[in-house]
This record gives sequence, structure tokens and C-alpha cells, in this order.
Amino acid sequence: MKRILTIQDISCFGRCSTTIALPVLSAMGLETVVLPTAVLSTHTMFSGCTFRDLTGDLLPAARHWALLGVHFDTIYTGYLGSAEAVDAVLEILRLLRAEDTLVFIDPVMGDGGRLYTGFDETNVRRCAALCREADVFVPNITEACLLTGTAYAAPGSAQADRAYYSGLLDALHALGARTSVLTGVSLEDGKTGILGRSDHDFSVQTERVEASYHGTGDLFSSVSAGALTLGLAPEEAFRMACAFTAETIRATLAAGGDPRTGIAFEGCLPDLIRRVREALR
Ligand code: PXL
Repeated sequence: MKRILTIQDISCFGRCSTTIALPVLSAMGLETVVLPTAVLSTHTMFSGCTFRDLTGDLLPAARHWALLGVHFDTIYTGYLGSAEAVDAVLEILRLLRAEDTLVFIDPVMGDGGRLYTGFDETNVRRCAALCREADVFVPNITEACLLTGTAYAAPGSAQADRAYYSGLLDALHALGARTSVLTGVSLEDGKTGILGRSDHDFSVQTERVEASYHGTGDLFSSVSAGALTLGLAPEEAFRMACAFTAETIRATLAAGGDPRTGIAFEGCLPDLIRRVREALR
């Protein structure tokens, strides 16, 4: 069985980060090791959340695994919460990355043209250092703009045309990842998806659903990282992640409820398992 390490926070209420990655990766048939960077009462879209920083525990845990000789097929990072946590992850990569380990970085920092609460320029600079370590790199438009010094153009606006996205992907890919994927890219009216580059360029567009749920990016990244770990080619892995994410957004909308409680992926897991089985046949 392949083994994946995911390094991101645990937000106890409001599905995102580890509370999505762990069930999704387990359902995909991967042995999933979690390393929480912090424990929060909720994600930061709820005001007044508690935040227990665990940065000091990250390296000792990784050193223990290195002593035990634990091998990771993939190391997947998401929300890191502080510049110090990013530095700890850089050390962890030096300790635990084997020649065949895939390093998948989702540089979670912001959305909608703005940094998330608690992030500033220091986070952006440290995150850029982390991105240089990535085999696979999956920022949204906001994060790609911050990391490449590009002006933000909102999806659907006149400035956000194909040439804008191509230029942004060029700048992103120049940061050095083997596979770079821009998420939240709208190439046609009423659609949304990704634009990617590995040994060739690819794009995926699905019907846009006029709803936005917390944790959607984490779901997309978890499925992508899982599918790549299982050995799918990048284009195939990202196609699966786009299709499954679109389906889950539709299911969440149908279920109703507060969007801050996060994307309702649980009822869709049997479909994810079916997609994985078909892809591996
Ligand atoms: O979904 C990204 C994310 C993860 N973890 C925490 C967050 C956010 C986005 O706001 O606040 C704690």
C-alpha cells in the first residue's frame, strides 16, 4: 500500500484541511499519516477561533519517523498557518524526502484576491521558498499572483482572459515545479476548472455552480495528491479531482446548510472509490 504524509492544520469544526484530507485519502486506499501544524476550534472564516500552534512538534515527529526509517511515497502540504511552520516543513523535506517521494504543495494562503486572516508578506516569501521544493504545485489564482508578483484579475472579469491565465501559468511554472496547476480558472462562460503544465499543457473545465464552500480547494488537492500517489498521470489525476470536486459541490448545494461548515463530501465517497477503481483497472 502506498503511504502519504499530509501536513496541515486540524480545524475541528468546519470541514477543511486535515478533516478532508484524511477521510478522502483513506477512501482512496492510501495509508495516510497526518502531521497537524495547529489545532483550531474552527477554520479562520469563523471569528474568534482558538489556535493551538504545534509548529514546535513538527520536526521532533519527523525525526522520530526518520529514525524508524519510515518511507513516504508522497508528502502533501496544505495550510501551514505561520512562516515558522513553513521553515519546519522545509527541514522535514530534507529529512524525509526519498529519491522517489513526490512532493505536492498546495500553498494555501488566500482566495478572492486577498490573503486569509493571519497571513502577511512574510508568509508569502517563505511560501515561495517552499514552492521551489515542489514536484507538483497547485495554487489558486490569488496565491499564484502573490507568488509571482502578478496583478490579480478576478475570474469572469474582462482582464482574466486566456492570455492572462497563460502568462500566469508561465510565471508559475518558472518557479521550478515539474507539474504546475492553476486552480479556479474560468476559460469559458459558466465554467470553471484548471490550467496545468507538466510535460504538456492541459486544461479541464466543468460546469460552474454558483455556490462557494469552505474546503473545496482542500478537497481538490487531496484527490489530486491521492490520485498521483496511486500512479495516475498528472492530466488523468487532475481530471478526476475536477470531476469529483464539481460533483461534490452540486451535492453540497442540494443538501443546503451554512457554507462555512464546509463542502459535504461524505456522501460522495462511494463515488470517489468507484472512480479510483475504474482508473486503476
Ligand atoms: O481551506 C483552507 C484553510 C485551511 N485551514 C484553515 C483555514 C483555511 C481557510 O481559511 O482557515 C485554518
